[in-house]
Amino acid sequence: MKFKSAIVRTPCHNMVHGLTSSDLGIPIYKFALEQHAEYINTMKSCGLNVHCMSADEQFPDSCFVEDTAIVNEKCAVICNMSELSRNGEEISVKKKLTGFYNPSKIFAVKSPGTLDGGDIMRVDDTYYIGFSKRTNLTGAEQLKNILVHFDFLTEFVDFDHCLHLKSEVNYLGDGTLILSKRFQNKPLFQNYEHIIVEQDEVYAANSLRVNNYVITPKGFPNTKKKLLDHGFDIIELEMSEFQKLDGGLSCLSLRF
Ligand code: CIR
Repeated sequence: MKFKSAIVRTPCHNMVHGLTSSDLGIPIYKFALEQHAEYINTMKSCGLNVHCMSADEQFPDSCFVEDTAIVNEKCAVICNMSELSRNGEEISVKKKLTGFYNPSKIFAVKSPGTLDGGDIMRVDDTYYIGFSKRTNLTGAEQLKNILVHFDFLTEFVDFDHCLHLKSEVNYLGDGTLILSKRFQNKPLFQNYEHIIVEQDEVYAANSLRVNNYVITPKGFPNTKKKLLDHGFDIIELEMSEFQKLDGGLSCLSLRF
């Protein structure tokens, strides 16, 4: 899958009040900005045009744009995020997307459906839709009904141990998934090659394929070695300040 563009959003000062389940401490804003700038540079060096939205202090978690929409070469679907502190982030993202999509190709998941983009993993023409605490069956069915119109297949994935599906499973292209041990035996994923991430490096399961590169978080040597052994060209990025808010590499952009 070749990406041409990415939408990102500058972290806001209020990110220090972002949602988290980690005990890694409060993000240091200055470092978050530096890491975000490096993320943008990396996306550019992978060949993407990067469109950066300005920081929005109203929404502490708004740099995690991936959760606000599902985007592909045919359509965009605006998410309905169940977390109150995040609900509303999608409004400005929708506005931004009208610069790229005909309004007739922009859809939305609506209440009582809830859905976060972090639960949606595309593998070629199939979308895996994860049921987390944030994504419910109604939201998943709404998304499925939209995507089938554009000839995409969908599969539902049950799990209950992590924030989002893509917190622990990601498609790296070439028939290969990178995933945690907890997902490795899921029958749905048996037809792919697996790169298994050990529990002490589980954050690195959120590694991201962008065109010719796999971007992976810095500080996870065993995962790095597995990616290199597999033959991927990798780029490592420091993500410490986003990890403090449970955010990974994929969360920081919408790619299409
Ligand atoms: C949240 O809990 O919503 C944010 N602190 C982190 C969102 C991470 N997004 C993602 O995994 N796609």
